[in-house]
Amino acid sequence: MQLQPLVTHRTAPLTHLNPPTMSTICAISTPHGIGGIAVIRVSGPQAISAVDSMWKGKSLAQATTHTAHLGQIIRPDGTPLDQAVATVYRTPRSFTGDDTVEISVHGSLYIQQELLRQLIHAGCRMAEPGEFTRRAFIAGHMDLAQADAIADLIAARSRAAHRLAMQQMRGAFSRRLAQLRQNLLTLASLLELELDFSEEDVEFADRTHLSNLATEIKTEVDRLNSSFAVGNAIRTGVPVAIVGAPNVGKSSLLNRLLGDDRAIVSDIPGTTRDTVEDTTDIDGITFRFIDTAGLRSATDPIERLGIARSHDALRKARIVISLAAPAAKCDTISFETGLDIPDDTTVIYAVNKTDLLTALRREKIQSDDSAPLLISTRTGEGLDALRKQLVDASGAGSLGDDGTIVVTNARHAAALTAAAAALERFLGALRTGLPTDLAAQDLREVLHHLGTITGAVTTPDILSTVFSRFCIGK
Ligand SMILES: Nc1nc2c(ncn2[C@@H]2O[C@H](COP(=O)(O)OP(=O)(O)OP(=O)(O)O)[C@@H](O)[C@H]2O)c(=O)[nH]1
Ligand SMILES: [Mg+2]
Repeated sequence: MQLQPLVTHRTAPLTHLNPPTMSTICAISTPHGIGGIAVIRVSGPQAISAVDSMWKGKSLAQATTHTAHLGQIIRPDGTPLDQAVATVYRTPRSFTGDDTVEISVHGSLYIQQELLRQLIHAGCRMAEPGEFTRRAFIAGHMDLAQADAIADLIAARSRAAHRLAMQQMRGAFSRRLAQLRQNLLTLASLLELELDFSEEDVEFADRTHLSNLATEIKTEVDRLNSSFAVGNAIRTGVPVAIVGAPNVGKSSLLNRLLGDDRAIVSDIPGTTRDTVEDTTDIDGITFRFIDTAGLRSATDPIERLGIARSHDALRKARIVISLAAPAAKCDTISFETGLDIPDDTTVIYAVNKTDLLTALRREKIQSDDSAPLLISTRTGEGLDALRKQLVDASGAGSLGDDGTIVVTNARHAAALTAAAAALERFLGALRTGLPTDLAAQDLREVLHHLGTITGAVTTPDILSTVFSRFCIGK
């Protein structure tokens, strides 16, 4: 018995995924609204002739690739619509792989709409979200992981998110996956040999060797998968919950960190009822701070609901700031204990209202080995040190600098989880001596799941998941 062909890395364009007669698409690629200039992108076999039909200036049909031309867009009645610059990219040396013209016009909504109308009249159709990038993928200009990275790059709001998206767009993740697939194919070929001679009941492949190879691959798949927690936090903002007893200054701290009076502050304990959250960047990393209701045994049903939400926020946070403050009449300071904090969450202990501390008490706290951070939202003491601890705890400061691959995309993480489960089954099959063809089936599944990340395995569903994230015009 032969192994089913194990999915091979794609080298040829996936032209069968495009409609048989490929249309020419157009869209506004700049944000909706009025701007200095707007860019309208036209791509497909008729792109150049469609723009040429309304172009006054040097004929674009004669233009060489990667050249920009100044001219006028002429309306059907012969009057000029706008002065414009048309940049011509010829197939196959364009983003989509097809002839493409990018028209820069003045950013009036009227001009943009009129130009689109004229292009549609000339035979183009409106592009769907992500259709330009989809065509680039189909032309073999990038794989799916790189297409995902383009969407991430467009959405990047911080230096860290930008760095991870750039790393992925340049193909670092794709190369690592290609390596993993290569190792898997080595494994598969060993099994394949055995399946060829299955009638003779011989074992060519040493089980320990197979198991070691598979374990190595699984370790790497698991490492990539576990990096998603940080990768996702960087993309959406590292969640930081501020918790503590009522009145210790949690909302004051939130406001200080955000530089905005976001939450209500008062000296009445139990002021914050619901969680309040917002994001801000510190050192190029986006943090999502969550102010919570003060923890105490409350009788008020609404306050109790708020406190339940505080516990939820705790569980979802990557970093917890456990805040305490000196009691009003004595110097005792106590942190909340018995909180249900997940193991991989970093807890930063901080004492607020240090402006109220006696010198003696301050000295005593600082002499402690596990001395908490001393801060005052009133005087600003310790807030820079707190920001530094937050950056360190985020794990994002130098992430990716040493070439470590960080997974940022939920689709990739799901595929890695499925691949890890199939690898686990494969290892189990080796251990229990299941027939080679069953073990080979698990291996095929691993290759399938890893293949969906880069698009070596593609289905219309996968494509629509990836490209529906894009805006029209990209
Ligand atoms: N002296 C001093 N007072 C502070 C400081 N930070 C906050 N406060 C005061 O402490 C009181 C409580 O502050 P909040 O920020 O509302 O406290 P909270 O922890 O959010 O309280 P709850 O929402 O009730 O749980 C307010 O009167 C603040 O002005 C500080 O650093 N020094
Ligand atoms: Mg509060």
